[in-house]
Amino acid sequence: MRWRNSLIVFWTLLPLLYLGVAYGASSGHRDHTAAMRWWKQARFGMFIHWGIYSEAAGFWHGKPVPHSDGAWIMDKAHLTRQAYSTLAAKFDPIDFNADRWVRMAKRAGARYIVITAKHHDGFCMFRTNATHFNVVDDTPWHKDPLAMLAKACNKYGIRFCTYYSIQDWHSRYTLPAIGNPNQGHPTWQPMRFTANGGGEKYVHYVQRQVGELIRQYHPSLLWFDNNITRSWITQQGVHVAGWSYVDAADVFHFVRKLDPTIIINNRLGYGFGDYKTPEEHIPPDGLPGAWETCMTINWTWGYKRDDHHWKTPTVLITNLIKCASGGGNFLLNVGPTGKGIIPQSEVRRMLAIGKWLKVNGQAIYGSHRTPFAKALPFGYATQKPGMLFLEVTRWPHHQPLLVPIRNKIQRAYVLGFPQVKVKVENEPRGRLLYLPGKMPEPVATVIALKISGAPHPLP
Ligand code: FHN
Repeated sequence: MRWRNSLIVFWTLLPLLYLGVAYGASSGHRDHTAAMRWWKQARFGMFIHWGIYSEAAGFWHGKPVPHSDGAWIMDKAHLTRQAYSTLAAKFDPIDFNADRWVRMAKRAGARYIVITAKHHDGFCMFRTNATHFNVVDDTPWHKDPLAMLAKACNKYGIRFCTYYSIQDWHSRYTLPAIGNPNQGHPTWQPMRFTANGGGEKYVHYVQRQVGELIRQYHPSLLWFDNNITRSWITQQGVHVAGWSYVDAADVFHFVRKLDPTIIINNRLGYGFGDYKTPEEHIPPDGLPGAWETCMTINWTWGYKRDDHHWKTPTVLITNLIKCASGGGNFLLNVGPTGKGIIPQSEVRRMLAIGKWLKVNGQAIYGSHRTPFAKALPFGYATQKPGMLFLEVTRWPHHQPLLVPIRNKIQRAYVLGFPQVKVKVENEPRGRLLYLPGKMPEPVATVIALKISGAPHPLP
């Protein structure tokens, strides 16, 4: 009789249990969907790659290290952990000023910053109890830049976000791809886990540090990177797995449980994460769902003193427009020097973007992807309810600009140039805009069209 009563209780409670789990997941998702809203409206962020590699500036023992990324010097110069760690004792960024960095980001029109808390070298640019290899304990500076940047972001109304590399070339639970961590000339990428549960211990290390980042700095977004590892067979024939689905799941769910509003990118791998992260290129037709292109201003992520391959302000502003027109975000990188200075060549470019956004930001912030399936001959488009914005990069000289839509245009005007008159004519192929001969904003002039109803593109 007792077993019969237990069965009744079980079948009664089971649906309640199911509803509870479903609610828990959905509430996490519901909170989370709300969290994505700020990010989708932000459209433009500033990436910051800053670590002890910035002190090396792409050189080792006075010679340039042949690789495009200053942050990779430990791998590309084949340095042992001891050799690389000597940079920590030299890292003393006496010119660092968090307010100055964040004010510049604000003037550039960035709505969030993503700072490298730990890059592949394993050096932690934040206060951590998980390793002594960190900026507070292991440098003569003894300060916590993430705490200062988080405070400055809060002061200036910019979202604070942190980058965290899964690859870690310093952890006691990892090994170089080839060679020994402390002898010879190791090649680090793709790192290996140590045998006897190194991977599991490393995941616990990651969770401990990610927990510190969340509790100490309350980032709005965690930008994981580079989960490239390799499995291997030890001399004793033991198989050591690389970064696995379970490892990614453990970290993803750990973060979600700590704070379901934190946005997570897709670089834990295995389909985990909230948005895609194309790098150094902009998908011509955007991507389905949420996405963000990250890009360097020159060729390097971490500072290299001999990298002068600067993208022009026109290219950078056009890249931002392309991202927004594809429904994505643009995360543009700066690489400060070891002393804490963002190079003037990068500041000038960031501020040029900010100057353009000051006039044309309403076409970018909070906008949605273009309504047009085909590329436009004159440039790009973004939209908001009742508004269509044309970001014109190729000004039509001596002929009207054809907008292939069926909608009635209630008003047509040029952002930032109220004196410029735009005459509209209807014709079967769409709407003709008669514009002045001279392009008002040489990089990209935005024509705002107040339309009735949702955009109705013509084939
Ligand atoms: O190897 C890193 C690189 O240094 C940089 O951090 C970029 C940023 O997206 N991610 C990796 C390359 O994909």
